Amino acid sequence: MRPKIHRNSFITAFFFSMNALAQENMPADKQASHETIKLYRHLQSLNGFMMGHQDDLAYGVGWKFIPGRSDIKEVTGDFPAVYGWELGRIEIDQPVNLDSVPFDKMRDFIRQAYGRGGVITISWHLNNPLTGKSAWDPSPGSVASVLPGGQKHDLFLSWLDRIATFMLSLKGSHGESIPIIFRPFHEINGNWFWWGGKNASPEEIKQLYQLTESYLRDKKNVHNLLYAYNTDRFHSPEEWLLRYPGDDWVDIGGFDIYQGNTIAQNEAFIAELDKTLGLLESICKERKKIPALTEFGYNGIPDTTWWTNVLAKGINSHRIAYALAWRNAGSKNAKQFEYYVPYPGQASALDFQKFFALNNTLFQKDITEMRLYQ
Ligand code: BMA
Repeated sequence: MRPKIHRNSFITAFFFSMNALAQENMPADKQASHETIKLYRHLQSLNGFMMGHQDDLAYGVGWKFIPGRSDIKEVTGDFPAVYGWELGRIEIDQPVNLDSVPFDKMRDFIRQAYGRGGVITISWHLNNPLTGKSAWDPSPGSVASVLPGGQKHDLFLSWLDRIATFMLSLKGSHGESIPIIFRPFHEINGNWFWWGGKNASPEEIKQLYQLTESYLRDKKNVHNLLYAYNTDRFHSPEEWLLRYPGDDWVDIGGFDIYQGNTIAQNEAFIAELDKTLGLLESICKERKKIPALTEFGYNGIPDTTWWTNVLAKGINSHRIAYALAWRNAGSKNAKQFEYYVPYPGQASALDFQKFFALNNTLFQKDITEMRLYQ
């Protein structure tokens, strides 16, 4: 009898602890949908990092809204693994975002990418609720105005209602909600957005983050979001954590970093990227968060070997889930242009093919095989 009792209790204890483990390894939203939990767990154990690109399917250098096109695909033969989108101006009920992408088209692009197993992340350059000006209006008192008791609190909640409506409208082919990595109030240590840096106290910014998340999750029943908290470049764990809303509110931790416009800065950029990723990795390890390079770029990529000789060198000794290159807006006028991944014939295109072929870079086909939502 005894061995049998032992075995039974061992089996019970085993399943109990497996269950406890599964319960523990949950995103900030304890009621997250099945697919969202699966994505969250896969992001913790990727072998390599996923390459991402903002607005990849909507436009590129010299084209706009042409079905099937993607600058990344035209250079490598494959789509990125992560697709970034932007909700700025949805809050004021506009049909088109601040970068001229209609929200209806965005929803279709998101469905397409999710349909082939891609990962979606969404940022939100929301207007300043106090002044009605853009996200870049740092008028004092803006954050306080949306907190409970503030004169713009109700207005802000109505903006969150529109975010909820959009997030809940994202459905896969079986009617399931599409998981989204939501990255509100990004570059939170910078002084350029109304929610960031010195424009509010760290306590106010934390409250803003928590208010947003609890409203979407608990009041609006949005359960398809993983939450990304990120700063701009930073220099110490204390700086990154100063406005951190707490472990219960965050799934992914990251920072944004751009190289200035001279190749002479390559070595300094590699060193800074490497060092900052090291800081991020140790913060995230301690707090059981998923590290990611939430935005990066070198505008115009004039260096023919930037991808393998600079970016990869900065990332290679680190474990991050993904790296998101910013948007290929193209030429605004003869002197002003904005693009962060190559198009065919661009100076760094051949090197990007080498970057694509590296063992640790993951693009769409690599992650389709991984079935991140199952
Ligand atoms: C910035 C630039 C802008 C854009 C904004 C929101 O970094 O790319 O052109 O409007 O992001 O996407």
